[in-house]
Amino acid sequence: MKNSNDKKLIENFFRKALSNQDVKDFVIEYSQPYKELMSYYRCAIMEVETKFNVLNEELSILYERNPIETIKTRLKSPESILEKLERKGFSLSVENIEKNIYDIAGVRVICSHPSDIYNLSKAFLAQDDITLIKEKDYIKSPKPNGYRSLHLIVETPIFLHDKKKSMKVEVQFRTISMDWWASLEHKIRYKKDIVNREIIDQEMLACAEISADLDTRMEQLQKLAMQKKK
Ligand code: 0O2
Repeated sequence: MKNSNDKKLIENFFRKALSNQDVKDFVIEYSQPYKELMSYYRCAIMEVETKFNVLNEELSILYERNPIETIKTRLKSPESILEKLERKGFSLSVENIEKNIYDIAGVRVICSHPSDIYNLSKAFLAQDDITLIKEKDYIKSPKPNGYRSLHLIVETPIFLHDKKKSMKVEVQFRTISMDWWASLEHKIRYKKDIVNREIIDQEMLACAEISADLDTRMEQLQKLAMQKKK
């Protein structure tokens, strides 16, 4: 943690540097490729989100209900990109970001039931412009803390005015209860130096198991409700 004197020195250094035109030009020139890359990721998010909206529309007729509750999207923050590059031992460059970080573009698909997750992911991966790069099934094999979700890293094309470009997108599939647990877990454990860690970890795991059990029971109720009258 820097003290206020250090912060003032750093601030003054940057202010002075940025008042120089050569430095300004340098910053503008080097930030342009980053801006372009982030814009391509935003386009990839739009492509993937549309694919799920289309699937939801079609399957809502077939299933007589919407398999998708909500779709959330996010572009990884610059701080988070920097932290991940450092953690993985890569220096800061636009090339390294594109080549080595797979979750800059994130699409989270919140489904009603676990089976919806597998049906949707299968239909999505069957599309001929989607290439699967990596799959982590934390539903079949939950993380030790109880986290459940199906993660896919895929490549999708984006169509620009003069070229087609392949972009990586991370798609996370969760049920409502998986998402509810993960959101609260993220908030509760946000502070790294929390007290009572052991009891919190135990309770968190217990809640994840109750939540998985509720998913199974709700899915059974859905099946019962769909049975046709004799
Ligand atoms: P944010 O804010 O969502 O970006 P890898 O990319 O394979 O080298 P990584 O990134 O650990 O390794 O991949 P993994 O395990 O697939 O997890 C990535 C994302 O899944 C996280 O993103 C979270 O969104 C979510 N996630 C994974 N484990 C947990 C967990 O235990 N609890 C919660 N709440 N979420 C989890 P980021 O980058 O951490 O954050």
